Amino acid sequence: MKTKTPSALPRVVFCLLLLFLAGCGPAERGEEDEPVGGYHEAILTHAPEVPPPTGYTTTQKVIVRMEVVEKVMRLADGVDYTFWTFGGKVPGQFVRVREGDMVEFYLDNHPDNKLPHNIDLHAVTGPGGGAEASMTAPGHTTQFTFKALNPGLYVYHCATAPVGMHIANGMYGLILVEPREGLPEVDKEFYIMQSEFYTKEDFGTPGVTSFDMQKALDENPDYVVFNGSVGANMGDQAMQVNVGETVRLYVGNIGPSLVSSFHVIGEIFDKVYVEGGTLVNENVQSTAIPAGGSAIIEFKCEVPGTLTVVDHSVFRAFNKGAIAQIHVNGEENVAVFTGKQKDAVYLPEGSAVQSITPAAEDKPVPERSFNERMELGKILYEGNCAACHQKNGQGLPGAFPPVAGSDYLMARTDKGAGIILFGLSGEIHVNGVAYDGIMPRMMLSDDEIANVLTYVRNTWGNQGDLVSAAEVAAVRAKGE
Ligand code: HEC
Ligand SMILES: [Cu+2]
Repeated sequence: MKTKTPSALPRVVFCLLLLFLAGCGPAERGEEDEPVGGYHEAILTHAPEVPPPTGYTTTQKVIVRMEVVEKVMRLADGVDYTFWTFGGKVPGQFVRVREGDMVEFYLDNHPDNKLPHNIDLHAVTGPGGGAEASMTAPGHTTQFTFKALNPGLYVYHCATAPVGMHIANGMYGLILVEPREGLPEVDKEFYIMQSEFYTKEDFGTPGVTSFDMQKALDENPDYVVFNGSVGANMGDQAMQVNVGETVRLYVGNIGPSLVSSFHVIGEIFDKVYVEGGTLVNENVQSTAIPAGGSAIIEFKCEVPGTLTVVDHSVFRAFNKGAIAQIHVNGEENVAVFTGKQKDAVYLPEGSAVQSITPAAEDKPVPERSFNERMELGKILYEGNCAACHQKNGQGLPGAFPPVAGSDYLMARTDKGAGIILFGLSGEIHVNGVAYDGIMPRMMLSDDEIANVLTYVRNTWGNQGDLVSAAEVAAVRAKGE
């Protein structure tokens, strides 16, 4: 009986040794399936760049090393945010491996960081996508290995509690597992990732802002962006391609909440690898990308111009930031698209811009009292002008200038008659705001123009005087 205790110890040590050896040899376990043909470090890229095709035809052991960095960066012009990042930017670095590869993954958590982080790669077959295995305290490095069993485009993200907050603060990216035979060759490849930011201050409020839990719970983001910030790939930062080139977009959507209705204005997707998998759809206008999902999109650029990448839930695009650009450079191709060939004023039967009564030149010009012109002018205004300038004379911002309180109108020596007789185009300034639209020539008689101008110049606070038909006739006689 007394010998039992001493003999147990070597057995425990032996078992631990076995466990240790087994735990250290993930690559050796991979070799049971197929030989590993090489060993190299993965090339990682920041959006919108994509690493080159893997190019190899045997299974490899691939080292991926990613550093978590917490730092303040631009979210929009004048707006900064404390992001939590994989690799120092949002989204995290793009990882590219081949089906069957053994991926040896290192996660470094920078010593200046405040929080533990980990990584859940949707390309991993295993608990938490590697989340538990990669839980890393600040100032630590962890490592685990996985075999890339399934080809496809996968998202990765931090899965440390509170998970939603780690994702919402910028911890996500894409990993592509190429099929063994590789993907067909294309001329240009780009990495685009959609995500939301829930901020204490409203969209565009200058200053440093931070995460708002209530807005996140309400799934009501202030920002919806591509590649980590408003305008990350607009203007000088737009993606560049040439006419005739084939383009492949690797698109991820991390949410955390919204489904993307991904669309490129001015292109048709020749191919979509639906949900980033193997199924290919063709001739698609918009593709749905779920939160935590992806799509691979291919098209050929036949004509020059700017393609606008949007979430077609369109207020997100034009009001919350989900917009990017692809510049297609090269020669016009009028066989495919001509550009604008004609722009003429459209005057349909019975429309507001058509004349009510064609000008009757030869009849004597009647003159009327101020009150009569005001009364008739109101009716004419509402039938001919209100469609654009609005019933209250306020116009529409960015499209139709206000006639109420218009310094431009009141300063004109022709009292505005020329505008209505001959139309108006080119840039004008009304109360300090620039407008550059086209006002069509109105087919009204001198009497009618006198009525409508008398009304406009003496309503909504405007202080003018009576406009007579004779004054309008004089402007008409002088010509444009
Ligand atoms: C189809 C839309 C449309 C209609 C209808 C229209 N306008 Fe305009 N109007 C415009 C636009 C656009 C401009 C600015 C043109 C530019 O930018 O050069 C303009 C400019 C003006 C201006 C000078 C700018 C300002 O705000 O003071 C006056 C005055 C004016 N319109 C009066 C009228 C009156 C009166 C009528 C009806 C008889 C009328 N418009 C009908 C579109 C319209
Ligand atoms: Cu994290």
